[in-house]
Amino acid sequence: MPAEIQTEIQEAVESRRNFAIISHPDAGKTTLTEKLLLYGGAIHEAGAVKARRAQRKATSDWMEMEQQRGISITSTVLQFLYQGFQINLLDTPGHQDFSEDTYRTLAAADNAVMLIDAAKGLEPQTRKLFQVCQMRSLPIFTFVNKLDRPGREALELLDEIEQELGMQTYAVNWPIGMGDRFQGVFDRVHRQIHLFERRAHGSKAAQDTVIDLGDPRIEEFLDQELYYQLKEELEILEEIAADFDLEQVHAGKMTPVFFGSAMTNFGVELFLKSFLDYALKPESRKSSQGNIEPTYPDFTGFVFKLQANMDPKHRDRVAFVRVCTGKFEKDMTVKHARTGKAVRLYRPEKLFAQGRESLDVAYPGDVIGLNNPGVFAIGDTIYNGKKLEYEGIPCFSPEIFAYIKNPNPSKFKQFQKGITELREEGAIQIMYSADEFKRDPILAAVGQLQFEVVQFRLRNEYNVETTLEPLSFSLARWVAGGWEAVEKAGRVFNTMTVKDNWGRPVLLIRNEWNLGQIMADHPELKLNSTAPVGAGIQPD
Ligand SMILES: Nc1nc2c(ncn2[C@@H]2O[C@H](COP(=O)(O)OP(=O)(O)OP(=O)(O)O)[C@@H](O)[C@H]2O)c(=O)[nH]1
Ligand SMILES: [Mg+2]
Repeated sequence: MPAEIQTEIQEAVESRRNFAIISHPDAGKTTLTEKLLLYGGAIHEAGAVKARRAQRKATSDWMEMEQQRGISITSTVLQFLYQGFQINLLDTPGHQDFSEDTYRTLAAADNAVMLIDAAKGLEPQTRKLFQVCQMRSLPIFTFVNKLDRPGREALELLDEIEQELGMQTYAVNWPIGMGDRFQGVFDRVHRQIHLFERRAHGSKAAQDTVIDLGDPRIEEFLDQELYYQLKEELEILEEIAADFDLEQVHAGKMTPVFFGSAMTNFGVELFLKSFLDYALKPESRKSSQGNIEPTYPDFTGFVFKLQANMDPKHRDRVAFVRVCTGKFEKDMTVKHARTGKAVRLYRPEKLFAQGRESLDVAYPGDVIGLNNPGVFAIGDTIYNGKKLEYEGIPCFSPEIFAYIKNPNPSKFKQFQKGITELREEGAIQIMYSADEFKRDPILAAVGQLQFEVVQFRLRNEYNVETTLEPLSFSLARWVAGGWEAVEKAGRVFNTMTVKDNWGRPVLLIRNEWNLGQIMADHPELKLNSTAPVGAGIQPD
């Protein structure tokens, strides 16, 4: 490879940062995302998550149902430039019914930003997602949000993170008051106070007033009691808190903590700047050929998400690809690892929530959108040069099941198309009975909201009304050894045998008690609670 291209890739890697925002629902991920875009200059006026009519809506909640309900349903990719850095931001849904989507998105991230609502502290979904980040050894940055409202003591919140998540904390800034008395934050690195302006309006960038710690005007600006409290707390921090250690941060063992209020923009830019100082740049990844560095000369990447109908006018299907190595160029032809076929990547797009522009080149760390004419599946690797495959993305074990029916025969085609596309997208798992006479698709979901999304989208995007017929199963188990093993076992009572997305046998089982019975009656059956990956190498 020519030396210039090698240098070009190297430089691109140095200036790229990629992160996913995670948390329990409602901590403010989409709001923070919106404000980061505002500071990044990518938008000029921030929208609100739950906008009233005629008001601007949040950029990353573009789906109709998201806007109606004010929650995120699907993760969104946004790219923007800030101070010479090319940032790829991934906003994820917090609701546990959509955690599979969040999980897939984390596979494409190099860093995670964990949001905590100052009044609530750690919440169940945040804990779960934290564990996924740890499994992937992602560095975790903590943003304690909603300081404009009464919340818990900052020291107590740090203690909770340390005790419960087993991670050291390093407070990069420190809050001065909270709720009605919130006055700003102290930047411990630059030893400056950033003053909060209550009148600041959330849709425009906030004015940042900064004073040095030694400035005699402090008394004038800050409530005296809060000033003394700050001094006292800073002393405590110096005494008990660990020193900042970037290596520990990169290993996911120490989390830099920031305080702020996304809704009022406060602390957002401060956070963004420090994040860029400390975040991990694109790293090496596990593959069938061992660890592959981002500076590996050939282009490689993997599909982590599919989305149909992002542009309702064009009824398109987009594959989200994380570029891992080399240089991506428009119209290049690559190999598709699962099928061995050559695929031409025309019309690649730079992603910005629903909006997209065409793109000519991309580098490691970038997430790009490719037109997907049904070729790609989640977990697929595409590559140039020597064959390699990245780790696949396992799907979750579904817990609720229902037949979905289309009562209107004239809508047969739309129904089939909708089901196929939503299945490929992984919006839900679709299974079919092994009994050829039962043709209705079975929806298999982690949570009830996924059913609602599927029905809503079939109505909205494919113009089909559907009905559901719930099935009384609560467990899915993949049978090791495939159809042969199923046949050998003969009839298994109280179960239903179905085919998954990849045509593999799955047993639907009523409950844990039944599962115990089955295992006792059929010791030869090996049942797995997660499916082997359909594309990519099996992760450990
Ligand atoms: N007071 C206050 N409210 C906030 C702040 N940040 C966000 N909110 C509000 O909290 C609610 C939830 O915000 P979102 O940004 O949708 O939260 P989310 O984490 O994206 O939620 P999901 O995507 O559904 O998991 C909205 O009503 C926001 O206006 C803040 O700093 N202060
Ligand atoms: Mg959201």
